[in-house]
Amino acid sequence: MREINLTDAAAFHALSSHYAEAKNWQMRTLFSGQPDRFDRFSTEAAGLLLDYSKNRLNDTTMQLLFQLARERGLEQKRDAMFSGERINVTEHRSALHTALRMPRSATLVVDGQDVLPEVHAVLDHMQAFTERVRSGAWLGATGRAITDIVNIGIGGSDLGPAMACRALRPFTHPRLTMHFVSNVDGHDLDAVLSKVNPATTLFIIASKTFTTRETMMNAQSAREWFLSRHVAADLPKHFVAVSTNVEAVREFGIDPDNMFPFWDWVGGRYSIWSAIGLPLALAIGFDAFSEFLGGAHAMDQHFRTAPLERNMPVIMGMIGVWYRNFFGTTSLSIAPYHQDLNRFPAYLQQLEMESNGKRVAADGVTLSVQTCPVVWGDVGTNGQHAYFQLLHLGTDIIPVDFIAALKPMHDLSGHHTVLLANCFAQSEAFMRGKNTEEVRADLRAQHLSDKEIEALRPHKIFPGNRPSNTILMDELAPATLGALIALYEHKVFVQGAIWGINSFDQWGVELGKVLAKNIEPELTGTPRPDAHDSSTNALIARAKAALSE
Ligand code: G6Q
Repeated sequence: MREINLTDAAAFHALSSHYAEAKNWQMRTLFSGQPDRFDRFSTEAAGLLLDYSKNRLNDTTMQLLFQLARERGLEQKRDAMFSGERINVTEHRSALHTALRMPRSATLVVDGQDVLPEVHAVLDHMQAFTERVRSGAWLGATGRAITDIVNIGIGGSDLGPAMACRALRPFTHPRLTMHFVSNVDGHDLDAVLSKVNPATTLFIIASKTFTTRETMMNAQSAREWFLSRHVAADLPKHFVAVSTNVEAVREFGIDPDNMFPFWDWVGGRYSIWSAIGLPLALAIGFDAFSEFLGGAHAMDQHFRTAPLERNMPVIMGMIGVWYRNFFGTTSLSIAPYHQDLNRFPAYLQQLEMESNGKRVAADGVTLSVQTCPVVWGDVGTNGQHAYFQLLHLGTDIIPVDFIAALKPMHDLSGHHTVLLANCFAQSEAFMRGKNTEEVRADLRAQHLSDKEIEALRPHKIFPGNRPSNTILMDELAPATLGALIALYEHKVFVQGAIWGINSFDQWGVELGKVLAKNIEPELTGTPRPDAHDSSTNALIARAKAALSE
């Protein structure tokens, strides 16, 4: 049965009327009128605290947003995902990344079969392998232990492990250096190969399909590089694969015993929890990897069982809907105040934009509302010295997610206090702004003339009333990172459910995989001017000339 349009939902109408009033609220006034605002609008789960009090909302807003979630069948849709229903309707698949972090004692029967034994068999294989590599028992061609691990993969087979290995850098085995090659641009692979020794390097070829052009080309080049220094019989000691495609892995020359499988019900951008997480397990060890899965599982349990009113992913998702569909915001900025989360904004870009960057509903009907905003960002404090100007004083309202850990993983004195002070000061400044009187008082204190004060005043007023969430954790450790990623996964799910989207396909990515294949032969062979426009033809001609010089 077709879902009713989002805009026809009773709660959507109620929210539209409510917005007419809410758009004029000032958060300063909301805070002064409600001393317990933080207590009312904050929640904790799985080691994370979400403070959502610095948003343009009150109790009625939240009640209406929860009502909308119920009207859109969020709870039923959530239960359908967890129970393995084929909610990815265009690919006829379940979306069961949550099964990957379920404990061994659990059962999850899908199509008459419990998927948990298979999941844990692969985890056991990963554990045995990671322990051999980390202990030094796994030896390379010349009998030496592995020192460098190169993951070759792209998109979902790169962003998760690259982000998580970076985030958990302080937990990395001291002998191991992690490298990630994703781009088909040879500069990427070249930069890594120039640093590593083939005798002590392990390549992980990570590709769900094992057909992705970029990954296959990088893998072949890495193989050739290795074979120019060692013999083919040494390959199995230096190449392992993570894939769903056993045949292609075997054909590449990788021993199927050194292949770590996963399943078609694991989407690329949701695959860090599967064998795609092998680089992370190698870096931090299997016990810590299990804690990472445990943190995500704790967030799953919270999402499944907590009432909507205290449910962190639901709250974050619905606040995002409030801004996107009523305030008309177009982007969301991610501001981790943690250097080791510097790849997190890029990771979320894929998670959010590939999942919900869609203009048709799951049933194929064109949507009448805006969907996923542009997600972008960089670590604080760096962003403050660059684009925060626009966030404070630009013409657009851009909600910000601040993310910080209360304790650092280093011993340098003073740094963490300054970091946290900046994080909290920014969210306060976005909320409060700086009004005319405050600007005047400031400038008077600097002994400026009235004329100078009036000339400078408009430039120095901060409108404020700019929304943000703050997510705090005790420290950035395997369990909290797992919970943080799962929080965003479920937030994306919530928004997809409200908009009526299938968040688990990615046809926009598939097109790119096909198109380049048409042009590639023209760059080395005969151009086909009839096949393209004048711009594309001219670009091909330029490149062809340069490549043949
Ligand atoms: C993720 C996407 C996409 C995919 C890559 C790599 O959800 O499907 O980013 O992960 O295109 O695909 P392979 O793992 O098949 O090489």
